[in-house]
Amino acid sequence: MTQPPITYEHIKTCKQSGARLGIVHTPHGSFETPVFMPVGTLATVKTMSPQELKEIGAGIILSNTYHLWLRPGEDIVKEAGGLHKFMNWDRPILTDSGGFQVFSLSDLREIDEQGVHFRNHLSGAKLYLTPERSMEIQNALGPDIMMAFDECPPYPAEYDYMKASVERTSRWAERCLKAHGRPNEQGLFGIVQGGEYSDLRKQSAKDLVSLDFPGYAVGGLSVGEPKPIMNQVLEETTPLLPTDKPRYLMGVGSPDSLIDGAIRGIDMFDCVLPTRIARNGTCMTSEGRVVVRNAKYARDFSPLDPNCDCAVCQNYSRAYLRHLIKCDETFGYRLTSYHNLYFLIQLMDDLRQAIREDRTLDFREAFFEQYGFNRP
Ligand code: PRF
Ligand code: ZN
Repeated sequence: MTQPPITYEHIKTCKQSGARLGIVHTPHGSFETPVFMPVGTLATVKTMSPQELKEIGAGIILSNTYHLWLRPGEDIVKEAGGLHKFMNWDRPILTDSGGFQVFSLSDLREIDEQGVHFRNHLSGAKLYLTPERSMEIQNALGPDIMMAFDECPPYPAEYDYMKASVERTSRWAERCLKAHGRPNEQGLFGIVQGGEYSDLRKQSAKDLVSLDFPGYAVGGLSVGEPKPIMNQVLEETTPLLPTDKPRYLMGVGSPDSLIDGAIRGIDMFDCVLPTRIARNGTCMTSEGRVVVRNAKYARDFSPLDPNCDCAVCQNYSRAYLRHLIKCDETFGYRLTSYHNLYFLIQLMDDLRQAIREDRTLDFREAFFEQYGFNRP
């Protein structure tokens, strides 16, 4: 028996919460969990070179099936030798399946049992995405981890719609497994859906766990529901997932949600938030958000975050960052993106240390206090 492409090594669970310390092993090396994955939708984490991503300690990045299918086309990426070679990133890569992006980006989508019809958000051309096609594209792109093709219904969705959707997502998951052409080289994760309905989450988790994926995602969260609902869904869902496989909370990346997800047993996270807000001059710091483009920083020659060790905070001032961003200078966006990603990766590093030392709830309280979540 050869080693499966994706394995999870559990190191320990915190004595204060459900937070898990682990290592995920992939064909392109291993990463420690809990982990934050920077998003590189178009085979680039916007403004960041692979060298810089390594410098800040990124262990794995995410990319998107939908976008790379439309441009440049998965055939070109395959011809380049796969996504790792194409973008010159030799650490692990995960790709999302395209389902979520079809729903959030394209017009005129129409879903049926076979798949989703929609219009290309760039050219307006009619396209069709199915579980089989998503697997074919992800097999060609060659990430270490592929995601099943699912439906992520909007929030709120009616119970009956959600039930039919969850059942279809389970059938699609089975089709994904059958269509996966490189099971010895790439791991395929299943995605649990079900919105805020406990019984549907339970059904979805049960269906997917019976299919025996090497990892599981919790999808359909951070789609507009209140935070307590997300926490409650996680509390009900992670205990239904196998303890010897990684759990991934899709599209979640605010500092508070990373901590709240991890203490409920989530191992992997991704989000465009740090890079997206960076490009309008908003930074995550140990003292909360700093909108560095604000006039009040015009003469502030102190670092962005006095508690941050990143290259930006060591070398540049708030006044300089504000100036660059006000002038729409590319270098400004590079600096704020670099700092924001460093901040979240460092936060996960600190969180892993807190798990090692069985103090994740104390860590949460101290972080929330300093970040300003507990202030009136
Ligand atoms: N499904 C997929 N990708 C996703 C989501 C999902 O539910 C989410 C939900 N936050 C983000 N990205 N396939
Ligand atoms: Zn910094």
